[in-house]
Amino acid sequence: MTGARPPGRVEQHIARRLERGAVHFTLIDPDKSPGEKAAGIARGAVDLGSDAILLGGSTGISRDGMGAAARAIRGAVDVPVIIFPEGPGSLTPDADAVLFMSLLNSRNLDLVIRAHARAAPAVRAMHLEPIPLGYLVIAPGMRVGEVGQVDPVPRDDLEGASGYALAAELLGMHLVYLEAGSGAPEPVPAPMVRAVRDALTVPLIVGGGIRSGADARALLDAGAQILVTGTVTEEQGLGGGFREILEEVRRHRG
Ligand code: 1GP
Repeated sequence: MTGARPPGRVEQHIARRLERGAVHFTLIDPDKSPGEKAAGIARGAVDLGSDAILLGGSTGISRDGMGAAARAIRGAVDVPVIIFPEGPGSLTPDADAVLFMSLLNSRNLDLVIRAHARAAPAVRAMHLEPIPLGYLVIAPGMRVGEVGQVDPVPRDDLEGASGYALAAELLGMHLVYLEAGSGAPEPVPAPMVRAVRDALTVPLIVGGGIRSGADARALLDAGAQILVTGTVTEEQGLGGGFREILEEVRRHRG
């Protein structure tokens, strides 16, 4: 069979970074940190070793806000700016790529595939690199669990999580993302990360509730390859927990 899409430039960047070990994405919400403020966070994060900037977060982010933040960040750092979409309205041609993600355990078919059908022509027209990704919400799920009308995977259901993750890989998705929900009191449990990692050959992203070096260490030791953090920077800036997390990420590099 021919026609499989080769990885784009952003995926190649991620693959190169994964070759040296743990990878970190900094999530910035352009509503809370617009334009130059977003650029300042991105600069500090990249200086500490973060590998890409995810733009997204709250509901109702305007295309203009996304565009302004993406342009400011791209002017400030030389890592990719990737849209973490909350819907087709958050697409902007000023970013490098978009997580083209299916919310695997949503009861709402819009979030599994229908919104994608509506957004796909815009992704193509904007020349945004789509990164096909399976997104799985683990309890408690927080706001994305509610807005996403999710049946969250229970924290002790290792088999359930592994099944979803492997199904995503077999469907051709290039990455799998385990999400405890932004601001979750605890990250995804390490035993679940271990079980999912063992089931997959594609890279595993873990996010939600990572606030300290100890959190990061437990997840990386369990096999997470890419960590995403957002809240820790919003609450504490680039010091404290964020610095510790990046130290841990750098320790897990060759
Ligand atoms: C949310 O996984 C990300 O989608 C990041 O979560 O805000 O808890 O770091 P936090």
